[in-house]
Amino acid sequence: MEGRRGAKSLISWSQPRQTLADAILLLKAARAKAVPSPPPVEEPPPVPAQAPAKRKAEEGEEKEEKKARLWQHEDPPPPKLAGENWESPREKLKLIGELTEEPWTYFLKDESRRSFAAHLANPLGKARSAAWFAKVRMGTKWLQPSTRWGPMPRKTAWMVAQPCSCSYYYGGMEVQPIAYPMWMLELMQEVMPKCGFSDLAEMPDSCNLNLYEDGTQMVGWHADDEDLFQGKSKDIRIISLSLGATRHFELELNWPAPEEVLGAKQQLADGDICTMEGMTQKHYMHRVPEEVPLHTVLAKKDDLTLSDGRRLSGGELLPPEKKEEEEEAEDLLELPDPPPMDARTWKKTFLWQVISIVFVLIVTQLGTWYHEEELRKILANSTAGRGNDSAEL
Ligand SMILES: O=C(O)CCC(=O)C(=O)O
Repeated sequence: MEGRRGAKSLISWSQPRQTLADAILLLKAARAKAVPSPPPVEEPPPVPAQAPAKRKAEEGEEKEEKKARLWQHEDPPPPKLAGENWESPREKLKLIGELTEEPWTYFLKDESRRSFAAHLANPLGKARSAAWFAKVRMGTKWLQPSTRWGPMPRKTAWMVAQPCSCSYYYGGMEVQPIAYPMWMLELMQEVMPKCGFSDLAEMPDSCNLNLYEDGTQMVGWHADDEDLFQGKSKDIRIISLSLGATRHFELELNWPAPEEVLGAKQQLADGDICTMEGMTQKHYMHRVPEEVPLHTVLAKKDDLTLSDGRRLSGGELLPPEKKEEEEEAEDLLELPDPPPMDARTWKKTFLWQVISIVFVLIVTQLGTWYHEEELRKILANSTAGRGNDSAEL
C-alpha cells in the first residue's frame, strides 16, 4: 500500500482523473522504488469511520504516510480567510446529518476548512438496492470516453434535469448530457429524503454516474472543482449512492499543515450513501482506488479480457489495440515480480468485484432548484406514460 501511495504522488494534479498514462507512471514509480505491494486481501476489513481528530492513535501510521507523500499540490495554498482557520465558521451551513434522523456518521469533520464528509449505511435495504442496481445498470447508456492514453478506466454517464443542457468537462474530455430518465426522479424521491430533502424543489439537478466493472477500474485523485459546481468558492453538497460491490473512498488534504492527518477513508458498500459538504472540493482531493493493482493482475497466467478491452495473456497485459502508447504499455511488463496470487483469491477478487455503480448527485448551490416547474411537468408526463418507461427497463 505504501508503495502505491508513494508512486501515486507522481501523478500530475492537472489531470483530474487517472488514465492509463497515470497508471503507467504509477507503476514506473513503483518499480523505481522497488517496494513490493502486499498480497491482495480477500475481504478488505471495514475501515472505521473516523474524524481526523480521533485518529491520533494512528500517529505512527500517519508518520509513515507523511514520509510516503512526495507530492505537493501544484497551486500554492490559498490564504487563510479567518485567522488561523482556512474558512469562516459554518454558521449557515447545515450538515446533511443535522437535517435528518438517519444515523449519519461524519468520517471527515474539518471545521477549520469547513469541509465535511459523511456516510450512511444502506438505508434502502438490500432488496431495493439490488433492484436499483439492475435498473440503473440496464437503463443507462454507458460511455467509456477515450483519453490520449486509452479508454477511461471506468464507464460513465452524465444526467441533468431538463431544461439544463450543460456538458460535463473534466480531464480534457466532454461528456454530453442525458435528460434525467423517469427512474432517476423515482430514485431521488427514494434516496433524497434520507439526506433531508423531501421536496422536489431541493433535489439535485445533475448527476454523474460511474460504472466500475471490476476491481481494476477506478477514479484517480481529483476534486469536483469544475466551474459548473462552484465548489471552490462556495459551500456545495455532493451526495453519492453506491450500488453493487464494496469499494473504498478516500479523501486527502491539498495543503496539510506539518504533522496534520492527511485525510480520511470510508468503505462504501451496496446501498450506502456518502456526502462531501461545504468547501471540501477546495481543500481535498478524493478517489476510488483500484482494488486490484495492475501489477498484481500481471501475476495471473490465464487469458482474460478486462472490461476496458485490455487483454491479459500469458501473464502479459496488452492494450486493446496496438497504438503509439504500446511502448509504455510494454514497460508495464518490466515491473518487479508481483506477489503470487492463488486461484481462489484471483477468482474472488475479480468475480466478487465485477460490478460497482456509483453515482454522484450534485446540488450545485445550497437550496437552489431553479427547474422546479419543469421537473414537475416531466414527472407528471412521465407518470402518465410510466407503463412504457418501465417496460424499457
Ligand atoms: O465513484 C465514486 O464514489 C466517486 C466518483 C467521483 O469521484 C466522481 O465522479 O467525481
